[in-house]
Amino acid sequence: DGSELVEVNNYVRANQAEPNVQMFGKYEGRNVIAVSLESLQNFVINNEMNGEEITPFLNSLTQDKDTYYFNNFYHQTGLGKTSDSEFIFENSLFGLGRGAVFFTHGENTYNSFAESLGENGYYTNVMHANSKSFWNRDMIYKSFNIDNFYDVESYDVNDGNSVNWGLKDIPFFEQSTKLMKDMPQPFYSRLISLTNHYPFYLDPEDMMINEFDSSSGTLNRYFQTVRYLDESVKEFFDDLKEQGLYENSIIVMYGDHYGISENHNKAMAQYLGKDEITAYDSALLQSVPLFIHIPGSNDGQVMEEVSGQIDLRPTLLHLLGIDTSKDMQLGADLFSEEHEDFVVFRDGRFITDKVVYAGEVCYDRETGEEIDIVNCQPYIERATKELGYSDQIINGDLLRFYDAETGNLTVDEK
Ligand code: GP9
Ligand code: MN
Repeated sequence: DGSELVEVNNYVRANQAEPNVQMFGKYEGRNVIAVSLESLQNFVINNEMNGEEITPFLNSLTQDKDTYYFNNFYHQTGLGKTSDSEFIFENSLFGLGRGAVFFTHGENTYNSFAESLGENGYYTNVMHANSKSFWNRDMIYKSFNIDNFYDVESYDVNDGNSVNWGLKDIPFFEQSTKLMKDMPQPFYSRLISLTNHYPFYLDPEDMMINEFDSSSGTLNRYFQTVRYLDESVKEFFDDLKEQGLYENSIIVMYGDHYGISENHNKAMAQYLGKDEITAYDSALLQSVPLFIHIPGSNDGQVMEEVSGQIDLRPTLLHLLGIDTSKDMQLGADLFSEEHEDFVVFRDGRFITDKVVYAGEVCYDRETGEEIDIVNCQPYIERATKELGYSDQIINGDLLRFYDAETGNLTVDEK
């Protein structure tokens, strides 16, 4: 009957982070261009492979005057991979511990990022050159109240411009920008890139650096497809400028989930110059880059806040001046003074500025040494609680009983 929502609601209200007054509404009315960077992990940023930069354009953004680069930001996805990252982004809730929430709960009631923007006069859409039913996107996007899904049918895809999973990222971004040019403004477009996807195949003409040399073909090729992704983002920025869409937009880009699984630990250790990859290392390797690029902001910084994908929704809504104090969300505004250095993974691991908790062991964040579990205990409880609340909301379809306009619960408070 929705009565579980009372406790969840109390927790969410009590743990809300106040917006940063300087940042709230500072970019009201701008277009939002969100880019999901397929399988991009943070370890390649500002790093080299055989003496060559892997992500020269993204590296330049880490020092750019208009870019906030978050170097302590983590994916929180589970088996739903890209779809989980989308779910977290839209709802500031976790995906599920089993299966993919996109499939299992596609018809729930949600109060998505897109819906909030829609209510504030935005034209909302997702752009992704795959068939619309993949990950059940066409269904759940209706539940998210996304106005339009530019799927593979909106793109010109042929043998010459595709590889691996489909349309290559460079033509994908180029064609997307042309479609964006005709959209009513302000718009919110979320673009999902695809070329940097396992098994990381590229046509020879798109290989801009050599392969790595290790026992893992997957890791060896990964550097090349990451390099291609970096190039595609660079050209995307140029395209946006050419079409006059750059200045009046916020461009947010983040890695959706890991690209290199633990099956490649030996090769990864070789690349990172370590003896082995421990549970501690694996947790830290779940870091994905986050860039919030705001043309003209002139306040670019490297942000060290420990954070995750669940924080994106409140952060962006606040930049646009949209109040979230009544929203049922578990993340917090990254620019808020009250944002905590704490990120929970879907499988119960977590990271703070002091500790890493993985494999039921508490590690010192700095040294990687095992420390007494009491150092992790309070966070273990909180992580369990937050994951549990998120599961309750989804499994019980509890947002049916919640009015996000007023913050009223339509359940009997006994
Ligand atoms: C498919 C793309 C990749 O459309 O989003 O999905 P993934 O395998 O990364 O979840
Ligand atoms: Mn993905």
